[in-house]
Amino acid sequence: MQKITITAPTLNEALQEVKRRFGEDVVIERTEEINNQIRITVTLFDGEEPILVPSLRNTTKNRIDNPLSAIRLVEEICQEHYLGTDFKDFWLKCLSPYLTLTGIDIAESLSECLNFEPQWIRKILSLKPVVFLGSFGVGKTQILAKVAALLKASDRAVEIYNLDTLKTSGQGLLQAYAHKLDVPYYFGKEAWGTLQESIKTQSEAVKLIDTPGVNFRNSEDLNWLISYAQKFVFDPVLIVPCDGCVSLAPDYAKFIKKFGVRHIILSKIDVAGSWSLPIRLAWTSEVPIAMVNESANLSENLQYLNAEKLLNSLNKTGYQLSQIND
Ligand SMILES: Nc1nc2c(ncn2[C@@H]2O[C@H](COP(=O)(O)OP(=O)(O)OP(=O)(O)O)[C@@H](O)[C@H]2O)c(=O)[nH]1
Ligand SMILES: [Mg+2]
Repeated sequence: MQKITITAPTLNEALQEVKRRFGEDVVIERTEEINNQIRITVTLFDGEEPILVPSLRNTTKNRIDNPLSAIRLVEEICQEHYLGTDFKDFWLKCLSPYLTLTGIDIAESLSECLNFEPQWIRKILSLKPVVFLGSFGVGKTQILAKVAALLKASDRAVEIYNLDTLKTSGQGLLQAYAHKLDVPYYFGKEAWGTLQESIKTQSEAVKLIDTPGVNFRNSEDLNWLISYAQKFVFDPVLIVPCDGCVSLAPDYAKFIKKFGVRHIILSKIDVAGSWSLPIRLAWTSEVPIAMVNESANLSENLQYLNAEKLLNSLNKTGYQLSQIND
C-alpha cells in the first residue's frame, strides 16, 4: 500500500489529476484545504495486499451450455430460496443477453440484479467512522472485531468505540478482542468524547463503532445517530443475517433509508437455509452487499462475495455448473 498526495487549486482539478495519474482504481483517503489549495491523499494498492481479496480477474467462471438449462437453474434457485416471482422475472430478463452460443454466464446476469462490493474493507476511510448497525444478535460485534483485525493486518491504525452500553453481560468480547489486537478501545460516554476529538483532528485511524441491537419496528433507540450525523459524516453498515425472515424485508428497507445505510454486510451464512432476506433486500434497496466471515469463526480468512460465489452458494441442489477457466 502506498500513500501519495496531490495538490491543486480546486477540488475538481485535484480529482482530475488523480484520475489522470492513477485511473479509477484508487482510494481517496482524505481531502484537505491547505493554504488555499486542495490536497488529496490517495492510497494505491498493489495486486497482493495483506487484506487479501483475491483477484476477481482470474477466478473460474460458472458456465452452462444449454439456454434451457440455464433458465431452469435460475427458476429453481428462485424457488428454492423463496426469492419471489418479481425477482425471478427480473433475473431472467438480465439473463437473456447472456444466453449466447459461446457460453452462458449466469453469474454475470446475477451481478446485474445485485450490487456487490468485495473490496469494501479496503475502501473504508479514516474520515468516516463506520457504524455497525443491526438487529439483536446478528453478528455486529463479531464482524466489527474481524474488520479491525483485517485492517490491523494491513497496517492501518484502528480505534474501536463501543456504544453498546445496554448489554447486561458487560463489554465482553469486543473489549477482550481490542486488547488482543492492541487497538485503542473506548466505551460509553468516554467513547463519545474521544470519537468527536478523533474526527475533529482528522486522525488517520479508522474508527469502528459498535452499537446495541435495534428493534426495526421501533428504531427510535438509534435517534442519537441521526442527530449526530448532522454534525459528522458516518458510514453506516447494516448487518443482515442470511437466516433472517424475509417478512422483515420491508422493515429492513425502511431502516436502510432512514439511516442512509451504505453497505449490507451478510452474516450467519453457515446457518442459512434460504437466502431470501438478504437477496430481496439488496435487490429492492440497491445497496451493495459484502461479507467478511462465513461463520462465527473469527480466525477464518476474509471471505469476499461476488456474483459467482453467491451463485455457487445458491446452487446447492440444482445443476452441476461446469467450471471453465477463463
Ligand atoms: N453460526 C454463526 N454464528 C454467528 C455468526 N456470527 C456471529 N455468530 C454468533 O452469534 C452470536 C451473536 O454474535 P454477536 O457478534 O455478539 O452479535 P451482535 O449483533 O453484536 O449481538 P448484540 O450486540 O447482542 O445485538 C454469538 O454467539 C456469535 O458467536 C455466524 O456467521 N455464524
Ligand atoms: Mg454486539
